[in-house]
Amino acid sequence: MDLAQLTRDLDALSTSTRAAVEAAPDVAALAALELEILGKKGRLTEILRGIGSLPVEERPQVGAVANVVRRSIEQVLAERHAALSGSELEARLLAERVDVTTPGRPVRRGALHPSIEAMGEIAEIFGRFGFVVHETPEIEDDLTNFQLLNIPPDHPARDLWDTLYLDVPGRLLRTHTSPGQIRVMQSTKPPIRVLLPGRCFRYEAIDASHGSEFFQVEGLMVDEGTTLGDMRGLLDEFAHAMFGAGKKTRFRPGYYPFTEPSVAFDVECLVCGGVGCPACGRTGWMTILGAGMVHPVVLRNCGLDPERYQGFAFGMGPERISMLKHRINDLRLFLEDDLRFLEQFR
Ligand code: 2NL
Repeated sequence: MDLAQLTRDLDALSTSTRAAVEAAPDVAALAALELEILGKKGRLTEILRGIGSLPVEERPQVGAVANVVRRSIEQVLAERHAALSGSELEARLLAERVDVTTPGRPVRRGALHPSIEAMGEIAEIFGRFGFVVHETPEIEDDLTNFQLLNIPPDHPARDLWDTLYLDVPGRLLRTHTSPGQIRVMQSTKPPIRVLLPGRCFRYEAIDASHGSEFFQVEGLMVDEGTTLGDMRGLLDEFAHAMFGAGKKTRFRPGYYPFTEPSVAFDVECLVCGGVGCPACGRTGWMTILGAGMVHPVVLRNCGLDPERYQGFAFGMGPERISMLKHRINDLRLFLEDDLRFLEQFR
């Protein structure tokens, strides 16, 4: 090995490497090439091993050439690396391009069922008068659902409520929310102002217009010296808030075993304004709820002294309230879950 040969070898390596670097298709190939030429066991190292056989005075010259060759190889590697990685990034950006102006997939917005919406409105209005929403069990017992409400086992009024009994003795699905009010009176010292919205159950032959589940909202106020006049004023406020200020209202005599006296509460027909039309059966009035003064027997059943405490209670169906308010003429729409109907309540 002599100086001239070593120098030629280095030049040859430089030239061939340059060509290989230019031909490298990607960054990975470039890295492999770098290892092959400049690595510890690479070809440059291999050539430089020949230095040992040169005379001592010639060695620095080869070292100098070797350094120039190494630096120039490093430089072309770096340049090619920059070019390749640039175009690779470019290609990736292109392939993974996201069009941020594409409209998103529409999200289907839900809406409250009109029964639920009506219950919320009712609760909001009575809330202004201090009535607090109370939720009580859907599974009840005969005592609380009937007997304490002055509906004894053989009372003819029981025929009004065809009851769904559980296969647990004495347990039934509540036929109204009234047993919840019994529980409130049993556990709370007056003054009481509660509102009980909830699901109720009756055994009905299921057809297009009857389901076995429905909602009810009941209210109860008990205090010393509570009168029928207080109830009248409160229900007027409710009717005006729900159906419009200034609407005429009236009490008619009614009957419930748990109230005495009992009334039906009517508002002037929202379609004809009281003149009489098919919507109100030509009476000019629409019934919105039933109510009455809590029967003294019921108060006593709950441990309250009727000489000291009086109260009134009322009950309504949120579907009926919603029908009157939105002029809906068919109860079945509330049971069918038809989106063409439900989507109108947004
Ligand atoms: C209606 C009529 C009514 C009551 C519910 C009640 C509850 C207790 C005591 C006395 Cl604990 N009364 N509730 C009173 C009168 C009428 O509901 O037509 N509901 C749909």
